[in-house]
Amino acid sequence: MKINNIQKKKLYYEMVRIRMVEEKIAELYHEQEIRCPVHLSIGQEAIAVGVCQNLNREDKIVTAHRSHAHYLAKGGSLKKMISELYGKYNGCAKGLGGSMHLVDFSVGVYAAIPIVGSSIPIGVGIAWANKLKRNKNIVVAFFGDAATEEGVFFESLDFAALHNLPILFVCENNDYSVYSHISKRQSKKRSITKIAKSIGVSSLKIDGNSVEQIFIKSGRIIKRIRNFPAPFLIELKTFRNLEHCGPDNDDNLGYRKKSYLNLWKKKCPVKNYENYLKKENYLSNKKNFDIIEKIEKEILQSFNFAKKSKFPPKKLLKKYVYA
Ligand SMILES: Cc1ncc(C[n+]2csc(CCOP(=O)(O)OP(=O)(O)O)c2C)c(N)n1
Ligand SMILES: [Mg+2]
Repeated sequence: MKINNIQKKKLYYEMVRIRMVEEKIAELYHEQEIRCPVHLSIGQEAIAVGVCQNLNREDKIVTAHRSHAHYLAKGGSLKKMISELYGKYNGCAKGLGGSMHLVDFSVGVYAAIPIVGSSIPIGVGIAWANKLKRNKNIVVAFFGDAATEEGVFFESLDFAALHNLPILFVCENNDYSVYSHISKRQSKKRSITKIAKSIGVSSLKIDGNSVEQIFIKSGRIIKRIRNFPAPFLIELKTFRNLEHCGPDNDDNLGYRKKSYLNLWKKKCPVKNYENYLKKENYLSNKKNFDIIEKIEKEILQSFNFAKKSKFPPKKLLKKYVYA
């Protein structure tokens, strides 16, 4: 499968948009008007974009606490997302959920749940419904490396394999669960892709920093799932650029070595793709400037919209929050 010019630009555009949105969230978080915790995906954008560019509107995704990139890549409204972060009634969860509960059924974002591993069985349930309805829609479940340590991960894969469900499990392996390196949590002999295979779920490792590889390889897998329903798991090594939770950099804490940080920062999926597109004459400086200007405008409008929006009515808060 070859990628044409338009697809290349789209992959780039979507990654830059997510990067710029999250950088703006990080900048404005210090104003203390966003009161919910935020888990930024800076460094991990290629996965959300590469996978979601293969999905239709009717396909559904479920995700976890680090979900901004998935929500936006699946077509979620930026205005509604930023409003949600500000706790406003115009938000995608009416301002009651915040950053860790981004949902929008109209574009297929069915769950974002911060209890590690908990959205995986929900994805399996939706895939089962799709199978019973005999439609061609698929589900993608995004989760981190730590979610594969939860019992529900095994149960979900088992059920999906047993019933040949049309679901793609996407494990974003950024080596860390908060401050704990994977080697402190999992045996060195453990392999996420092999675990999947042992349960009966086909699996593949894909470079989490190459948006084109992700787009092409997950595209093939998604086509296969649509035509011959059966679960598949992909594991993508990636890098969380900032602190686990919050807008800042925590490199000074020392739980990730300088050499590790330097290596991964050099592999930045957005910057490297920009350089590649420019070198190969797919992107001019002028075009890049236009893209950035367009996104800046959209971001400004979305933040203004969110800030001006109203908080949810007390009646609603009482119904769902203090019930
Ligand atoms: C069941 C459960 N245990 C612990 C936590 C606290 N917690 C929140 S995020 C997180 C780390 C999750 O790591 P991973 O799944 O690898 O995702 P990442 O944050 O690296 O994207 C933990 C332990 C939780 N939310 N749920
Ligand atoms: Mg992780």
